[in-house]
Amino acid sequence: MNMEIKRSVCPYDCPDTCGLLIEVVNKKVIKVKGDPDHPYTRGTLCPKMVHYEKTVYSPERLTRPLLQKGPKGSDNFEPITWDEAIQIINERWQHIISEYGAEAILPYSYAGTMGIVQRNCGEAFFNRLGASRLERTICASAKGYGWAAVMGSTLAPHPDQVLHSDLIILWGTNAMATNIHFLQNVRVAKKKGAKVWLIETYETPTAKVSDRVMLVKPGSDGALALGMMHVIVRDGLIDEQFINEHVQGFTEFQERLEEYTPEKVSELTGLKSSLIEEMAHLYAKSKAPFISLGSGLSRYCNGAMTVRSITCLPALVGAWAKPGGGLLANLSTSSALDTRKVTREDFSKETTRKINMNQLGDALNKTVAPPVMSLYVYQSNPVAVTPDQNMVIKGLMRKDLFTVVHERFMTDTAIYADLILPATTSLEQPDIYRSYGHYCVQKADAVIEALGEAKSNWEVFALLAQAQNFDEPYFNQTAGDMIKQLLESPTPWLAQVDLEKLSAGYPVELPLPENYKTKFKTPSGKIVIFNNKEEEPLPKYLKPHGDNAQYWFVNSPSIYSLNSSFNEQKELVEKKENMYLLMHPEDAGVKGFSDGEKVSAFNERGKVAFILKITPQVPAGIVVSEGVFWLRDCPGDRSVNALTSQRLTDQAQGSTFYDTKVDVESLE
Ligand SMILES: Nc1nc2c(c(=O)[nH]1)N[C@H]1C(S)=C(S)[C@@H](COP(=O)(O)OP(=O)(O)OC[C@H]3O[C@@H](n4cnc5c(=O)[nH]c(N)nc54)[C@H](O)[C@@H]3O)O[C@H]1N2
Ligand SMILES: Nc1nc2c(c(=O)[nH]1)N[C@H]1C(S)=C(S)[C@@H](COP(=O)(O)OP(=O)(O)OC[C@H]3O[C@@H](n4cnc5c(=O)[nH]c(N)nc54)[C@H](O)[C@@H]3O)O[C@H]1N2
Ligand code: SF4
Ligand SMILES: [Mo]
Repeated sequence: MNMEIKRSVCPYDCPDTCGLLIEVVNKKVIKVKGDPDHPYTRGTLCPKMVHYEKTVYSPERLTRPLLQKGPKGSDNFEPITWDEAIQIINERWQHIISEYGAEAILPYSYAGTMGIVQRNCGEAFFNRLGASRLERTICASAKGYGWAAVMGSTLAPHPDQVLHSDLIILWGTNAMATNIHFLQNVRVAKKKGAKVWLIETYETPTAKVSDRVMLVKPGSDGALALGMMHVIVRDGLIDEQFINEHVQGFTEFQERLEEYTPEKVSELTGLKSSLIEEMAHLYAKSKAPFISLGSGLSRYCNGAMTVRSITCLPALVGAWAKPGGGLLANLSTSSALDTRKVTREDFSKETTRKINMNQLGDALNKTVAPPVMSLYVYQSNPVAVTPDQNMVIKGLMRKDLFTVVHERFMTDTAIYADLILPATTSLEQPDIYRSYGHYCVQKADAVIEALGEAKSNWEVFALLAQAQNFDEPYFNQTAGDMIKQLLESPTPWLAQVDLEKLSAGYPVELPLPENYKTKFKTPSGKIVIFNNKEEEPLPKYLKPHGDNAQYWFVNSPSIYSLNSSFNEQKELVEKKENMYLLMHPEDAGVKGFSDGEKVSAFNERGKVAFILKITPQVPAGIVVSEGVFWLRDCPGDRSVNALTSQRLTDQAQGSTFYDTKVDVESLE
């Protein structure tokens, strides 16, 4: 028996970016474990990844290129060779380019893998082709915008900071599902005496580790922050010295805050005014309050402004200057690796149009010039994860649309493809990873050979480039060459780490400058509360959009899946039991619903069947579903995104998944 243990990295879109140890016996992965030597994730994994080998060796893996021989969306795929597949794509694209121009081709990708090279290499190819560009704002662009409007490019606090905090606010984050290693830190801090609050729309599993749970009306968190700051200023609880030294525009803000009285904010948020007063006092009087800000509250039409308002809170009480204080919203390590070497903006001969990924439905169905005639999907599952599912499916059903999907599984999107290309998993391809939840960087070699005829993103784009006769040396390299290039031209940040260790596949931590928490990287060097570059120079409350329907519809992550990934593991799908719609007993009583009954949630965009779960975890007026299911596991023929809309956030063109309302009726 030839047993080896190899290091790798979890490739999924998760802030934890865990270090992995892969046990390989006779070239086969036997076991996946956490790497105890990883400085941040220290050997533990979430329930989704403990059996990653079941994803890698799933009998459902796609292993050969497949051509659709029947009508779109039917199960009439037949295997073809890679040569044939590349030739078909090339011919169709040449034809489309000569008739409509290359902008009629649209790439669609997001975060199947977070590896810098495999994730981003498609951009070089599509830039060179002159295709339409995709505005990739499905996740947290409004959150990033709101943070940056106040803090510029200030470094985010190290997640271990929270260990020194005495008041931790988990604000709109279901960390039990989405950020388990941070939550581990929270537990440690709690043992040392810290208080933990959860500000949410319903009692998520994270409520179990929280001392207090404050449930607000969806989309109203900006008002809560402004109300807390009203009380902090009114009652003289500000840190004057910190404000004088580090804050721009406090005087103007003070005036603005006057209107956000606890009574008004109580009406907007649904929290009692006495609670808002108490929260403000406890926040301002704690020694080192730390806010962990999730993305959920930014996925509303007021999302950027909400984040901007909350980001002002630590400035008013000087939390940044205290060990353990601050706010963690966006941890960016993007400057550590020169991603431009991978994406090659310079390959674009001219600036081509941008299409917002949240509005794929419109892009495929509405009259745009040139029309989208070909869609190339990789590392994304738009039918499942993109808002307004009915419009996406309608577009994919267009007979004149040529759709290619490069995938590991027969996803809800792949089924609508004209041509499917089989993709490798992260263990079959090399890459280099950075994180958005901590400061480690790690390189990972391929651990096993590709299954069947599966190919990595890098390999497929190299073949497509060859077929197009692109002669740039870029396209003749391997992914390994590209990783080497990134490491051989280190950025100022990477230059400070042990490159030998990094090249050998060990995790290394990017060093943080001394006193980085009070080095504000804004033009004035101060925290910008009054920002005259903004249309609205001061934070204020903006209303969410909602729909003309009865219940807010919160459709948040599940512990057992990640976006639409992991639904290939039967055991994980079973853990979710059913595609539930959570509803408060009072609402269910009014409707005469009983627990376990099949219901339909609907609005002007679509109808989705759920199994009703009656629970006081959810306040009246809100219904909740957790996780994005594959259609085959749904009680009906549509999943959650048939209800969500293509509307965008107030700034940064982000998604507004939770800014959705529905009506509910029985299906029995
Ligand atoms: N297990 C698991 N892990 C994941 C993911 C997953 O799907 N499953 N997804 C990954 C991805 S892509 C991302 S971006 C991150 C996201 O992870 P986080 O940043 O932690 O954010 P979410 O969990 O998306 O935020 C959703 C939470 O916000 C709450 N929420 C919704 N509206 C509001 C509101 O108006 N106010 C408040 N206070 N709360 C609100 C929801 O109830 C939900 O619990 O997680 C990653 N990790
Ligand atoms: N209703 C609702 N919808 C949501 C959300 C929500 O909270 N509620 N969350 C949203 C968020 S935050 C995000 S980030 C998006 C995420 O959306 P996506 O990034 O599209 O995420 P996944 O659903 O995980 O789909 C990734 C696909 O990539 C494939 N894949 C993995 N690795 C590779 C690879 O190396 N190459 C190729 N070619 N394919 C690969 C996987 O098999 C998988 O099917 O979803 C959004 N959708
Ligand atoms: S999904 Fe997140 S928590 Fe789970 S193993 Fe991957 S990085 Fe770690
Ligand atoms: Mo995301």
